[in-house]
Amino acid sequence: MQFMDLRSDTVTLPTPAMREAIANAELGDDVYGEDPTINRLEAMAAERVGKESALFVASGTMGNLVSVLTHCGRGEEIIVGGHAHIFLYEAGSVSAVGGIHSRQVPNQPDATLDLAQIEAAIRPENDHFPRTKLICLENTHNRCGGACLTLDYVRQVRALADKYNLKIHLDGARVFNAAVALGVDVRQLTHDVDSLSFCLSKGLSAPVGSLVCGPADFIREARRARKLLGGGMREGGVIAAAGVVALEHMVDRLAEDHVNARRLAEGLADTPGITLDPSQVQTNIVYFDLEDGAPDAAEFCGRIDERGVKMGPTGTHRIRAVTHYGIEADHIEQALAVVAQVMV
Ligand code: TLP
Repeated sequence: MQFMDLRSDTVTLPTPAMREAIANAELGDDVYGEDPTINRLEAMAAERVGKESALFVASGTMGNLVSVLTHCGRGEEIIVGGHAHIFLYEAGSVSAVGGIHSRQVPNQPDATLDLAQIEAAIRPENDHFPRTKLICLENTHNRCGGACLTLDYVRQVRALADKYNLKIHLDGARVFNAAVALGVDVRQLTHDVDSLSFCLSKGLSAPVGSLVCGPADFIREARRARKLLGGGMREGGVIAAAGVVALEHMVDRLAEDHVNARRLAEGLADTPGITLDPSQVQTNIVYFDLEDGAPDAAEFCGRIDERGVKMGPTGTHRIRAVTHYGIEADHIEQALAVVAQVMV
């Protein structure tokens, strides 16, 4: 039995090729714009997602905050999903740091925000109201089970944003998972947004880092916001080197994580006491519910942990499992056997 950690794809360790690239990285001071490895990573990232420019930041949280701070000023408002990572999991940073107001629109189970509800949330000009500036989307959507927003949907949000002169930011922490799952070039998913952030340290397995991508003038301002947050990383090429390897070699293999997640979901759905619809699993994230009479989520996670399998409770009866680099098909069968033991 091998120990396996399915709590998140953030637990991925760097590959041997990443460790080698880290050891040999060419370095310079990035606050002077002189780290060749960061410059290379930023150029690769921008090209990869079809934007003019990119900025290396410490984390997905910093990428989203830098982006929102660059789009909005104090007292302005973002429209964001009620299940969005920006709203739920980033320590309220857009308001705590930026003085930016957030307006939640419910996420539909497929991760979309209903267009009519977005439109109804846009503020008319009036001294009483904050000014709406930005619509935030998330693809894939973490709390909506790794669901992918489609090209067509993002295009419709673009049309709405243009009608009201608003910008769109995409939390694309896992946007490469979406591109692989939908079988499209990632540029098609990013074409209609003004800015996006994506993470190197999740399914792409790099140890640290995210990229903010967008137009050149936006990224120039975003550099300032990154500095304000203390995110100028000097010889950060030591970590960016792993990001270069991630973009070159770790994108296509995400398909394996999706196959493993689907198999895990099917096995869990066949386990008495567990509720889950495997057809909803599109990428590498699996949520499931424990039925009445089964252990609660904390107890379930404790019991499987004692047997070498980690998953994360996300509610009293709800659990998340995430597949990633280092988790193979046979791990999934072992995890299912452990789940079956604790559910008897
Ligand atoms: N999500 C983490 C936790 O914070 C929940 C995880 O384990 O999935 N956007 C999305 C959609 C994310 O899922 C995450 C991380 C982030 C942004 C933030 O990235 P980091 O952790 O690098 O700040």
